[in-house]
This record gives sequence, structure tokens and C-alpha cells, in this order.
Amino acid sequence: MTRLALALVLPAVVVVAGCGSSAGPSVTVGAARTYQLQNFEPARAVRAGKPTVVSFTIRQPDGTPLTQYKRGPGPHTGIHLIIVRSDLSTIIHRHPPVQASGRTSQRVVFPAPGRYRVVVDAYPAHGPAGLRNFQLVDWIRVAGKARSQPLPPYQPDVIVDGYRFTMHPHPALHAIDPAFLTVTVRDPSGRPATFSPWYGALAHAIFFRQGSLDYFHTHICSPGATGCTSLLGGSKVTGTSTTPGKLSVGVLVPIAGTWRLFLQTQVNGHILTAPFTVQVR
Ligand SMILES: [Cu+2]
Repeated sequence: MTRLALALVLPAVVVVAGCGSSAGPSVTVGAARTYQLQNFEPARAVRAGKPTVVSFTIRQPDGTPLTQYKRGPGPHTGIHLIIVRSDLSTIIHRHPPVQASGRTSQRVVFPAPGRYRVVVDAYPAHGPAGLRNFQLVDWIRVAGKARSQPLPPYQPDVIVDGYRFTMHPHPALHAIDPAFLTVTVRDPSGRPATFSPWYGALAHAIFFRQGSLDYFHTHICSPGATGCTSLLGGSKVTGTSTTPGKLSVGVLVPIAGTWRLFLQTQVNGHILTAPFTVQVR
């Protein structure tokens, strides 16, 4: 029954359930009505370093495939496919196209053996009232001996492909309490980086909680951009970037713990992923 869905960010549900993807199969919309991942592939272990096609259909509570997704500007459209290894050492983030049948397929390459959590973050065009997006989860096993890596401690400076990401000092973060982290990015020559839109945003902040793999996702857009706000129960947050090389990253997570923030942005055609460890009280 691991293919069963878990709907999150659903106001009708207790907030803490929001991203509590560790809760397992879950009722979401009314009594015993759930969204589910159907015919999720791969069903068996796959190989590291080889292309793997991840595919699935989202089954609606009425049994039919979900085929209509939100469109338009901003990042909150379609399906976001986010895959992390269970030790949070690696992340894959794609926005695969949805076929007319509702089937979605994405080719990915897993870098190393291990268990990978798959989060399908879906934005239906016509969801139930109050439901903007929801997440369904599954697992993929990549064969071989997994070498689990301990989560690195907080480091304010992260260098990715020669680009330096620096997180500025910040007050303590609290669950369900929107906050902002300032991160500056400099290119290999030390100049402020110029962010260009990727998947509808200047940057994506993807949060996973150590151990339970709870998930949340916020975005950084240009000032005045529409469709950039992330919601969690009655809370919301919108990240912005008004100065070259500087990101104001919205933080909004459902529960306290140690979280890995994967900050992704596009600079000079490079997709950069900068991981940070952050504590939430
Ligand atoms: Cu995103």
C-alpha cells in the first residue's frame, strides 16, 4: 500500500499533517477519498548511473486520472517531481510534462545506490475547495551498497561549481512561522550572480527534514511576480530577489527539527544546487 497518497497543505487537515509525509497512507479529501499514485514505475530496484524513467499517473478520488493541471506564470503549475536520497545527500528536481492521458514520465539518473524518496507535488487545475496543491510520495531503491552520509552541520558558505552561496546570520527559525534567510551568490570571479528564471522562479528553496523526510518548498521571484507564494495552513511566504546576487529565501516548515535546504537557481545557464543545514525550533 505504499503507493497510497498523502495530501499535504490541505487546509481542512491539521496543519502539522501538512508535510508529515512520514504518516504513510492518508485520507485526504473527505472520508476515504484520496489521491493516489497509480502504476508508479520503477517498481523494482534500479541501477545507479544509468537513465531510469520514473512514471506514474495520479488517480483522483473519483477513480479517474488527473489530467488538468494549473498553468500560467510562476512556479506553482503542473507537477513537480522531487527525489531525495534518504540521507539527504542528493536531490533531483524536475517539472515533467503531463500527457493528455494524465501519465507523467521523467528520465533521471540516480548518482549512487540507496533509498530515494519520491515526492510528486501536484497543482491540479480544479482541486477541491481550498486545495491548491498536494504531495504524493513513494520510494525508489537503487541497487548496491548505500553509503549513508551524515548530514553536514550548518555551514554559512557553500561553493557549487565555483559559485559561492553565503547565508547571512539570522534569528532562530520556528515551525509554522514564516521567516526569511538572506543568501548572497557570487560567481567564480566574485561578482554578484545574475539569476535567470528556471521552472517559473528565480530560485527554488526545497526543504526536507532529516529522518522523517517531511517536505516543504518555497520560491524566490522578482518583486511583483504572481503565483510565487507558498502556503502552509494559514501561513504563507514569498521569497524575493531585488538586488543582483541576493536572495531573500522564504522559510516555512511544518515542524521543528534539522532540515536540509536545497537552494536551486540558474546562473549563466548553470543549474546550481546549494545545500544548507538549518535548525528549526
Ligand atoms: Cu520549485
